[in-house]
Amino acid sequence: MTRPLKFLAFATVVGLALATAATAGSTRAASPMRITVDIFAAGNGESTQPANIAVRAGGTVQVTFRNHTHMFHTFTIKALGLSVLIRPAHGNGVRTTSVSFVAPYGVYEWHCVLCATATHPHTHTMRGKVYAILNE
Ligand SMILES: [Cu+2]
Repeated sequence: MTRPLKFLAFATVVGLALATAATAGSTRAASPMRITVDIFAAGNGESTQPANIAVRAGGTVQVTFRNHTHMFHTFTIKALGLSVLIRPAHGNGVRTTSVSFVAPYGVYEWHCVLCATATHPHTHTMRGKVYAILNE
């Protein structure tokens, strides 16, 4: 291969790599990270599975709650000013509630502000941690 042809081939490969990287970057920013959390009745309280989640730091995260209980709950992260009402299921069904948020790098406590209040007779409060530690 002559020298100009070698350079052209090299430039083409670099150009393709840059175009691929740019596409991957824009795709990542456009699509939120999706996580599903189930809420079940468990004894005299509720069980959240999973209670602790690891999410993308600085990117949009969508958490979908599948509430299998007949109680209202909230997903509240005081440090982020975030509080979302999770509606109760009907009959033997399940009701889903989705929330999207962006958490800067860090570890955040979440809890339900309704559990363990007069609204709920239960003594156990739904709570967990959000680890905003992932790069992708
Ligand atoms: Cu609750």
